[in-house]
Amino acid sequence: PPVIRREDYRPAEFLIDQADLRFELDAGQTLVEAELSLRRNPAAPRGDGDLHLDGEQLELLDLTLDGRRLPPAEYRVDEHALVVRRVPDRFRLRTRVQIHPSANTALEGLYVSGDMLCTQCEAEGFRRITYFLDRPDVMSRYRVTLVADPARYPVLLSNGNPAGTEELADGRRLARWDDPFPKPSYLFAVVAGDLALVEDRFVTASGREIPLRIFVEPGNRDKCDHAMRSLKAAMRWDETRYGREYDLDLFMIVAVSHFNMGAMENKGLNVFNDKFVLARPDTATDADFAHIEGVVAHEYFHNWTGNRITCRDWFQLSLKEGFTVYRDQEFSADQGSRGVKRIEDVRLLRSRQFPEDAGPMAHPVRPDSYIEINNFYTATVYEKGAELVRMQAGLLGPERFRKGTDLYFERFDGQAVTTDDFVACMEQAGGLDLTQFRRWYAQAGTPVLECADHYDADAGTYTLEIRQHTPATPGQADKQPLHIPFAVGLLDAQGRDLPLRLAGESAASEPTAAGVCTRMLELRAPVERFTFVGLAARPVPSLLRGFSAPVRLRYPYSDADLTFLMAHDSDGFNRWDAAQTLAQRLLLRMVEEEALSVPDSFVEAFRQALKEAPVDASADTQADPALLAEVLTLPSEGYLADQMDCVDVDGIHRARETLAATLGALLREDLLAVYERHWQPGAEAGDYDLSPAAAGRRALRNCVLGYLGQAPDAGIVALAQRQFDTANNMTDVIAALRVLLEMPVDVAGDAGERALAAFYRRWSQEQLVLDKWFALQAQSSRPDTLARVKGLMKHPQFSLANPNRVRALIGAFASGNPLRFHAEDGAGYGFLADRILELDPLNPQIAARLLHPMTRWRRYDPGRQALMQRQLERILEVDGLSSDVYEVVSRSLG
Ligand code: DPP
Ligand code: ZN
Repeated sequence: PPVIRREDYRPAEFLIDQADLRFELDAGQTLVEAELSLRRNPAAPRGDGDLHLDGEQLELLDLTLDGRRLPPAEYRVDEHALVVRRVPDRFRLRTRVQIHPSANTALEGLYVSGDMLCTQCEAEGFRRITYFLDRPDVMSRYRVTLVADPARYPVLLSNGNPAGTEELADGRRLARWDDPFPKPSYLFAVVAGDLALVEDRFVTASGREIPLRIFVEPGNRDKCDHAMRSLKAAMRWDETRYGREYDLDLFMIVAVSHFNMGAMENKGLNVFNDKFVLARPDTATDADFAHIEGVVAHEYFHNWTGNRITCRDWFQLSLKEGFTVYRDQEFSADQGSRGVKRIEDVRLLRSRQFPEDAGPMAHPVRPDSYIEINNFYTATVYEKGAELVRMQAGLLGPERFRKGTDLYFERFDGQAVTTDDFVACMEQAGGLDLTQFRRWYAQAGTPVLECADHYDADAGTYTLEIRQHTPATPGQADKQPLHIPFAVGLLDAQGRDLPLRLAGESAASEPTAAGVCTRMLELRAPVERFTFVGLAARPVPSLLRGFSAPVRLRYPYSDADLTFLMAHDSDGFNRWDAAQTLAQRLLLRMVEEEALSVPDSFVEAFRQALKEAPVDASADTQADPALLAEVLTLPSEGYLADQMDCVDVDGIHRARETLAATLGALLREDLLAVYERHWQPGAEAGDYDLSPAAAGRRALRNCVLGYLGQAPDAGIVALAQRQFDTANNMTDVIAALRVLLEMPVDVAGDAGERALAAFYRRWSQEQLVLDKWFALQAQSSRPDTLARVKGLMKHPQFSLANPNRVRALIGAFASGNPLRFHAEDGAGYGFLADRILELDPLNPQIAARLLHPMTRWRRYDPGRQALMQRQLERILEVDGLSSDVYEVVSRSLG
């Protein structure tokens, strides 16, 4: 398959000002009639005079140009295109095509989900609906007519504003939609079905009343409250924080059960994977609720960052995704605990993006080439892209950043632009030079910062020396130094922030009323030195506060320094990070030395942290339980693996279990005390509390239960059983079930299996809950897990056609269970390769995503390397592989 390169970008030769589409909808076959107003693009050089339209899997029935039916000599159709010869400078082209939604298993274009019809057009799905210039820099006004049988499809939706319905003489229903805003084809959407409606309204800043409609499958109406609440909060937030008001007369969300991605920001008609809409306390966990809030906001925010201003080409994907992720992160931070949100975001970045940046799939935030754009909806484009926007916001400060975004919206509204255009606005509004900063968009790989320091007691000076380097990545051997914002504080012996004065400055900056004194240093050269003066004693440095840049930090902290920072740092993020580093060090030492003893000092640090747990479960004024839960959570197996040159799968698992079991046994009384203090089934049974504070208390209690479960006895089994039996919410039920399932049979008997069976009986009709039931089993550390996963593939409720179910079973096993997936005999690899080959002809996007755990094969021992390599080669040999899977496999082997 051909490689697409950024440097080959050329403006489209033709533009489509207006697109009038008429759909005769039916699951078996749908007729699409398109009338396009085309004209030559004055900004593009003249080509061969032919018009090339994208189109795939379309059956062309009819073709007319300015009312004249074209004879076969005047056009040509192949697998990917319709070419019309010698077209005029301005003309109307009418096509009629037939498509087959029920045969569409790739879930791109128009397809069937349950009993409804829906579309997914990003990135290049529109070409499976009609012949078009399917590229984001061609923005058109759409008028859409939908015709269908009202018995099957009473609700007919498309983008924009409703423009009337009719009952036709033949009994069919017709609905018209008109979208006044020009948009690229990837934002087009159609939905048809027998859908239940939940409606609310929002009054915009300028006083326009907007109906808000959420459409779901019948039976799910009682699970939309949280999504609706989140939507209204997001609409208000975008007005206050960015001055962005909603623009159409109506906003709609449709939840569908079969969806490749999380959700899609189609103009005025967002289509969602239902897992990011549907929630009730008894069916969804606190994490699910938080994800819904974030994704609803994310898609809504796209209305300005993505839709009103879109991407010139797909290499600019991070223009909309990086910025919109940054916006949804900040929104969520404002809804709950800012500190906890930052920790979660960095955890995700480190566990997903850092490994990507260090592996064969590494690519810049603005990639230079791709074979299949669907493979570039990555943690790098999304999460690292968001960090780049965050750094710019940090360099500018809140006021100038707002000026920069105002300028961006004003300058580029209605256009398709580049990441560079965005940076130019920040540069202009901020009055600073971001030339060097732009390298962040072009250069792949995670920079490493090596810090050293020197205290001169006589002079009272403290010097920090920071060296940066970025490791080579595929296709980019030499890296240039980056412009890195590096936030620093210095602590005195009591743990207080010191005033900061750099050599040459006349006065020191003083700590704020809250005792915080942070200085944003800017690194540009490969080696930078900063000397602080006026220091009576050697300070303890708190480096990279708030994770001010997406880098790996190296500084030779002693364990005592880390324990000290964990207890005192005024920066909440760095308190957590100190605890993580301490745990990570200990765990890696345990792996390397195969020594499985835990030093007292570590146990004491945890005991101390537990002692500071809030005494009264209802008092939010004390230490934040959610933050404490984060501090007490050990680094994941995946994160630890990323720290090792050669991943020791079994060693990591053993070390983590041993540490957790040791803490569970030695701190049993402290853990039980925290657990019982936060266990109030009475209070929660009546009025379930979704507030961040209540969710934080559940997080802490369930974290503590996890430790207790690692050192179980009959009392702990009973505790988990009580929680499973009496909890009124999914967060507590799942946490208890997980603990019961992981306890050894000689202590817990068949309690885990019984609970699992009870869970299935209760929830067998709730698909999203059932996904949890599949995933829990796939993630089990029990030795028979692979056999179990294979058995579950034959379960009547398993289906390869549903991406959520595939991710819940196969994805959870391959990506969420390193111990069993990487079994030494290679059985996990063979299993995954079989599934990928089975899925690829059906749904290449999902198949390519499942591959990811095998792409980092070079990081394992020679035995596992050979086994993974063999499976990858086996896949590559198959004829007719999709471009999605081909690209990931060939890059991994390359
Ligand atoms: N553009 C979509 C998003 O919001 C793609 N899934 O991320
Ligand atoms: Zn997005």
